[in-house]
Amino acid sequence: MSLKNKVIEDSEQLGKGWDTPDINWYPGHMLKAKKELAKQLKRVDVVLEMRDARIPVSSANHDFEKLLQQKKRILLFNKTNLADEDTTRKWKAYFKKMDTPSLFVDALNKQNLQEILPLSRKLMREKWSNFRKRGIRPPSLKLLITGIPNVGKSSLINRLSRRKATEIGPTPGVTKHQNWIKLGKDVELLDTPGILWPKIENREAGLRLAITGAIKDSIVGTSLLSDYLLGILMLQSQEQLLKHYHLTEENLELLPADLLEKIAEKRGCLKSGGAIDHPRAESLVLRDFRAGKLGRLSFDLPET
Ligand SMILES: Nc1nc2c(ncn2[C@@H]2O[C@H](COP(=O)(O)OP(=O)(O)OP(=O)(O)O)[C@@H](O)[C@H]2O)c(=O)[nH]1
Ligand SMILES: [Mg+2]
Repeated sequence: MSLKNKVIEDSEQLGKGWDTPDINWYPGHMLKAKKELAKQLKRVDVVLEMRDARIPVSSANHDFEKLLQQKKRILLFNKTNLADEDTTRKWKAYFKKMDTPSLFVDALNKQNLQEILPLSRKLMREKWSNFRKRGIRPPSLKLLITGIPNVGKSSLINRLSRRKATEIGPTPGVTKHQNWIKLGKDVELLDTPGILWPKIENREAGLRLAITGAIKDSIVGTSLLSDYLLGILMLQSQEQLLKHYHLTEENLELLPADLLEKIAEKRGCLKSGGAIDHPRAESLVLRDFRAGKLGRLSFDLPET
């Protein structure tokens, strides 16, 4: 087994057996959003289901499977520039084998965004050709974007419409209501609030969703999140971690909680008396990771 695979296997074990609390975040607005989504579905041609490229499986909302079964659907894996390139290549091959059309995109850097509309139109080709045969002019293309919170749905819409058509923000739960946005003269896209599912059974998936920003930090707590994250970074992103915080290789032998204290000292996350300010240091590590400063990392790995 190669070292890389060994490391990945070790990190796969990380969340197992952890004494994690139940990770559930299903506020009232999500239930409402799910009902509203169901109502709109019959009006839309294609559903763009956005997931996070770092967790292509953990970010899938199985609660929607039944709802979306009959719809034409494109899987958009966003934030590809934050995911490990080698793992993404494997995921691309995996999803290519499946029936569902998929694209790995990056809304911030506009990667692959130009392929979304042609692919959506391609899915409608047969239906629209039947319309034309009957002398009916095809209506405008109606798309709906759905997915977990904070994954970049509204950012994508702003990129496609080339304006600030809808609110975006770094925390989950920014979009609270549905919002139709016109993209040119014959395409409309419905922005929807991010939705999770009532009970996140898989704790590992829950941690991954929280680390990547889909669940509010306060639900899991920054202490557990930074502990889990540092544990993975110490195995999989050593170089970037050491470089970013000016650490030494010996520091990698510390426990994640002790490494956090080292980082806190280096970065001056201290209380007025000089004691470590743990919450500040934990938030710093999470923020740096989410901004891509600690290297590209994928949490979900395809079976090989
Ligand atoms: N690195 C990176 N960040 C992104 C990308 N797309 C969006 N973001 C960032 O992710 C955060 C969330 O973006 P939004 O567009 O508000 O996400 P959303 O899915 O609409 O979130 P909700 O409305 O809360 O469901 C923002 O800080 C964006 O700048 C991407 O492709 N790469
Ligand atoms: Mg939004």
